[in-house]
Amino acid sequence: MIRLPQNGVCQTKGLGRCGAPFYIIMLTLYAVDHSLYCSKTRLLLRAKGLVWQELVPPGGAGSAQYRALFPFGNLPGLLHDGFALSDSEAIAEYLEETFPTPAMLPQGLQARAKIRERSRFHDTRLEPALRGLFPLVANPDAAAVAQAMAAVAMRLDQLAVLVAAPHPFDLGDCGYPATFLWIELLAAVLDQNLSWPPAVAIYRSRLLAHPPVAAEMAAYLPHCHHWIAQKRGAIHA
Ligand SMILES: N[C@@H](CCC(=O)N[C@@H](CS)C(=O)NCC(=O)O)C(=O)O
Repeated sequence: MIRLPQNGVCQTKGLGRCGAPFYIIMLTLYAVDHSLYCSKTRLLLRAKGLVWQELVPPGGAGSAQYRALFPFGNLPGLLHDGFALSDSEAIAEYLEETFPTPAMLPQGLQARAKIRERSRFHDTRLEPALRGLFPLVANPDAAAVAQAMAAVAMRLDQLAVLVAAPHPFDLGDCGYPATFLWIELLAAVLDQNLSWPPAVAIYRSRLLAHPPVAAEMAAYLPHCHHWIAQKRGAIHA
């Protein structure tokens, strides 16, 4: 699958023999459709207006073939002109430095540090709490569901402090849209009444108003539904 630029910016562009524009695709994203961290990286590529091709890992994420490129076998994996990099945070920082426009980190040292703090809060606090809910979709044990939902709610309360003040879309935002979507979908599937802290609800609406976020969420939602239906036995893989 090849994604063309949203805003006309691409890495390399030229004119073919008939004057038609052509793009040289230098970025390959190894991803699977339902992966939350792949959505995070895809959102950054969209926000930067980059062109990329997207491939599923050859033989699956853990395969020897994929591990020859990405030794840990994890997703997403980025290939840029033969340079292979995994981990969504490492990829984000690399893309920011390689393609600095539009800038997704501000100038000030402390302002940048706060954005990284928000980004890592997603990867090391909120998402791991959400991760506790995924296995419960197929086996919804009531006590385990309540405990996992309480862990998510506790992290959302903490996040409210980090997102209380409005800010322009930045590097630290990219993980949140997909995670919020999963929290909403899994709370519904598991019959949980989750009350979102007001600051987080406002933050989420601000994110969704940003066109790259809206585009990524529209493309991502059907894959989430498909994953849930599979786990619930409604679809046989
Ligand atoms: N902290 C990592 C987490 C990535 C992650 O958990 N990826 C999952 C897919 S969403 C994965 O690769 N799972 C298979 C594995 O770890 O072997 C990142 O930011 O990239």
